[in-house]
Amino acid sequence: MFRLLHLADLHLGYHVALPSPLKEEVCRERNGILKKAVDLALDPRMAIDMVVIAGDLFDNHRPEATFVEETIRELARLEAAGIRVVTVPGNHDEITYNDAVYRREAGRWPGILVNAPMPASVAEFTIKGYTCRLVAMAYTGGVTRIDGPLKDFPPAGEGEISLAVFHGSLDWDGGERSLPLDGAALAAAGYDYIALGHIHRGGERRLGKTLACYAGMVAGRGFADPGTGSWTIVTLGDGPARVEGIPAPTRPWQVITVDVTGMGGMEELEAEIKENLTADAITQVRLVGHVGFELDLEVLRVRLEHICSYLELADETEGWAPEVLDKLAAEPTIRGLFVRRLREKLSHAASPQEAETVNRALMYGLAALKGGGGSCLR
Ligand SMILES: [Mn+2]
Repeated sequence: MFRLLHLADLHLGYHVALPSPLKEEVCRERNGILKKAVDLALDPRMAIDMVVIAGDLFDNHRPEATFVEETIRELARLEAAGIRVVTVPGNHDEITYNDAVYRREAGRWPGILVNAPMPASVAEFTIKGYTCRLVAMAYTGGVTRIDGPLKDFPPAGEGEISLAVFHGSLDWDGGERSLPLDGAALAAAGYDYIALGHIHRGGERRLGKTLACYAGMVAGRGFADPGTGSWTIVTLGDGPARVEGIPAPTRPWQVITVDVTGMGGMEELEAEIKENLTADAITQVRLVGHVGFELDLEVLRVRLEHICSYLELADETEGWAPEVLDKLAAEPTIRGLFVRRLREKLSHAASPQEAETVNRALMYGLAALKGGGGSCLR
């Protein structure tokens, strides 16, 4: 058997949306992920024979010169150690442009740099006595012909291990700048393993006897794109392809959703959040549900932000709990009148959008009126 490290969507050079100096620190960490991958591949205990990069190695087609030099140096360490490297351009680091990194550096790029504009058998080589065939393509604007999902794939040969690498979307047309791949046609082609890139959350799929897998983005770049935090290692040649995930040293992007409905006050909320915070994580706390007490996000921030490396608090609550509104509506005050009027409006709302607007007005209005008269809001 032989083993490969499947990488995709590292997006080196991406600028994360965080305040300085954490931003610079996290960017440095993210850009160091390739070196960590190479160190892992060179670790004899991992027994890696090949490294495959399935697109979007860089965040754009013209990365800064220092990233390019570092990347070439890192990939050259693999080649020097006899580990085969395959690089497939993606849609972010697209090969189409004349000044694309993969055109400018093609002459000295370590290993196999794929530039075939349509699915093709691009290389044949031997690893540990196995004959391997590599099928891949690099989406090239104006040259790659796409009218619907790609269906024309060269078939796997007899007595060889066939590995396909694509940066695309399997059975899903993601619109412009997405390369749709036909799952049934890939199943019919009969490859042993398909190394995919483009879908950052990762995931595996069986296509007949073929195992197709998105490695996913290892080091995340935002709360909506938090990264997998794991390396994808594939074993081939010893029965059907097998994939294993092993933990990668990355800083987690963590989203914690806390339902405040039924909570008695700030202390209870603080304790609940505290229990879920992770020391080195970049954290977003989403507060949802109906509030029965006055939320003070500033107080929460001051009390909790030292626990993790970054804390963002998002108030996504739907307004006051009905029992609070009942109490307010009974007040013989302007505020009581305001609540009664808006509740009346709410009961006649013609659409969910209108109800949402009235609900917002109720929240903002109550915030503006707070402090007027004795009530549970004080
Ligand atoms: Mn990507």
